[in-house]
Amino acid sequence: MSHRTYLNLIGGEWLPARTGKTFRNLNPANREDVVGEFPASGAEDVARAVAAAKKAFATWRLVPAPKRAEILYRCGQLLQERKEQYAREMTREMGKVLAETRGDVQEAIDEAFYVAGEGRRLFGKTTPSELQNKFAMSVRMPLGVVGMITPWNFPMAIPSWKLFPALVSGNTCIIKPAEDTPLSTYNLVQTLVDAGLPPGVVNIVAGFGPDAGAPLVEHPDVRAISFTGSSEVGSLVAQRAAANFKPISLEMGGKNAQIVLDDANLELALDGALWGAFGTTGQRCTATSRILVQKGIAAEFTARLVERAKKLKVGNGVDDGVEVGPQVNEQQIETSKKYVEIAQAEGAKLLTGGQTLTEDACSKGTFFAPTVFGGVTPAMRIAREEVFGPVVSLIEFDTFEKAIEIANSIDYGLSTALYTKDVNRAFTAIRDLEAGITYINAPTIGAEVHMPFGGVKHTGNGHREGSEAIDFFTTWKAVYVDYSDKLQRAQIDNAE
Ligand code: UN1
Repeated sequence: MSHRTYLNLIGGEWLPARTGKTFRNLNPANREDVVGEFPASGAEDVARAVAAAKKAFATWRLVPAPKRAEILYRCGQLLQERKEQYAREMTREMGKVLAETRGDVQEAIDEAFYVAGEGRRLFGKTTPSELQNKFAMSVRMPLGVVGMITPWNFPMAIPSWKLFPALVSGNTCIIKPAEDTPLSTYNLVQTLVDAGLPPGVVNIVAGFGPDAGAPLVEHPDVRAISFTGSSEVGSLVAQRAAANFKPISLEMGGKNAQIVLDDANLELALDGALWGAFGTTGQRCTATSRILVQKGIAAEFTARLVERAKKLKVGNGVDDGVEVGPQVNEQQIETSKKYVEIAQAEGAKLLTGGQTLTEDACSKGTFFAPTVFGGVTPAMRIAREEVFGPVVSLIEFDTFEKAIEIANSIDYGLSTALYTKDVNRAFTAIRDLEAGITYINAPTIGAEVHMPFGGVKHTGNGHREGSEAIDFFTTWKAVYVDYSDKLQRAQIDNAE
């Protein structure tokens, strides 16, 4: 099958990488299907993109924010028209089922319309000065050139969470998409261009972390980096960025718990567990990877979960009726396999799955069976470390207090869910769960764009995306206007 060759976008021009190298983007449901060939960029490509973004910043920062927002609004409208095509291309490049890739494009549409409204807000503050005839206010300012390093699991939604707030704030951007999913980022940026974004305001440099990501983090003219990915890579990004005091926003791993109390609506809790654990083939930072079940219902819940997990239809995400797509690549399959071995060696009981799928509809791709472990204890590695695949652990507990303790006993703190009809326990959990997100009677996945998104502990470094993203992509300027026509000394002339 012939495939298209894609180029970097630098200063409004489509250019091959200076390295002369390219890489192939493969369909994980059929590794013989090459989605496209993309530039494997290096430091020189990054430097050119930074220069282009710097040049574009001089004029973009002066475009009134409501006008910048209109381009985003138009982009949202164009994405609506292109939703089906982009969803299909996304399933082809990363595997998740069509319903979910449509959701991913929809998340970018939601983000476009939400952030477009911010163009007419971007509020600052005014406050009384301590001196007479003096005015005090604070205004938001763009940072300048900002860099983004984005993951493959939400290859359009997550770039939109970063690009749109950065743009409405007046920054210019360089994005390095994940090497498994550059096409969806190309589609998003092409849509921005078609909506009227001027040249150089967004630049794409495709390639691998060490060659293209690292130079972006290190470039002195890149004022901030927004990164979503693993905690290991996030730590490297943070260390490199610290050398020149670059602000970074990190959104990383999770080991998200769904707690099911004895009084829960069992059917609802099962629906939530299956969707949370196996949606996106478990490859979400918000995926349910621990299910904490209270003793009274544990046997029934476990039996029914396993029965339903066995029935999930795995296959190519574009085919009707398929519920679980492939894992994104061979490396992710290896990680799932590794954790199945670790869990078994630790004494966890494999209740279903645990192996790759290589027959029939799965013969040409990287498929892993939906996997459930029972008899897991909180100290096991399978209960503490992120797998990022279709693997979920069942942990039993006696009391509500114990469930909270187990849920909090890990290094991560992204999402949590509690299933109960007891309103007092629901509010206690909202207060006590150490996580950036808590759901009551809903699964751990499914965040909405106009809420704060991010986590505590090793999941992040304190920033939030969604409703709070503007805080990261702007800096404050304090402005004093003295209209007294004389020297007034703060803290001195008004001190009596
Ligand atoms: C991620 O897994 O990196 O809340 C993001 C959710 C999605 C976003 C997930 N809206 O599950």
